[in-house]
Amino acid sequence: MSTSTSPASTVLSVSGMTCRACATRVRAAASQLPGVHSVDIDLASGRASVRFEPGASTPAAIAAAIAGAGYPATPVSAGSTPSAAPACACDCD
Ligand SMILES: [Cu+2]
Repeated sequence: MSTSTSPASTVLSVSGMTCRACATRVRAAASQLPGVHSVDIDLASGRASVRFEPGASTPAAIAAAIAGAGYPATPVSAGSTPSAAPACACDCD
């Protein structure tokens, strides 16, 4: 196990992630990717902050995995805001 490569991080805007069940699904989807170190979910802003190993994964791949779980996700740069408050995408409501 080498720790010589420092993780990169990316912030994703995740649509439809409005409750803790959603957050759990998004976290699980991102966590299963190779090279992903940690996933921090911010429900209030609909964001997922992902730390990952550069070269093992990419922001686009992480976004695709989260989208595959039912939550369309796009990498965002600081300053952009989610366009709307979507309905919850899981069965919690
Ligand atoms: Cu939900």
